[in-house]
Amino acid sequence: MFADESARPDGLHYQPDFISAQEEAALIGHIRALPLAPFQFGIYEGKRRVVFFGSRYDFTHQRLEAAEELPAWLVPLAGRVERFAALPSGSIKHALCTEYDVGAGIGWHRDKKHFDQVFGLSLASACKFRFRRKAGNKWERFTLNAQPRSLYVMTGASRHVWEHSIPPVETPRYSITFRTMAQA
Ligand SMILES: O=C(O)CCC(=O)C(=O)O
Repeated sequence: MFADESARPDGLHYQPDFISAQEEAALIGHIRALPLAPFQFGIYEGKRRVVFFGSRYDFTHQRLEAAEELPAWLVPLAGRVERFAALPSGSIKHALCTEYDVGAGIGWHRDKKHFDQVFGLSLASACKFRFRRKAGNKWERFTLNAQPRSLYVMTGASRHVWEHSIPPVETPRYSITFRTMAQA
């Protein structure tokens, strides 16, 4: 699944078929029933539509704010991710559900310092999950083809040093991003 294994960012892991097709269909149904709203960053709005659980980063005030608790349908999945990553039960207190309609993507960024490990479940369609980091005056790049039902894990350099982005998708995609919290 990795284009060039030798270029893979440290700390990036990939698990195909983390969930079944039946589970995927149920999760998409749950996400579509959420009050999805365009992603807000300050005065700007992203094309992707999101709902946060547990906490949300407020770009206007540059701080983390409380959000609704994880819904009952997401809790067992968070537990499964915790067991997969050998994390203590209850480590995941934050989740983000995202809908990418055709033409929506996400620009280059690193996740906020308030979070630690990042877990991304891809639903409905594949995406090119791109990574880049500065190497002198060039960019070192890597692309993970994240298939539907797969889970990627970003820890270490892949999460703290490399930036990631998703180019506009050609087929609707959904994702669930779980994050652990950084130590205060
Ligand atoms: O949809 C995804 O898998 C990536 C989401 C992401 O990078 C983010 O919300 O910061």
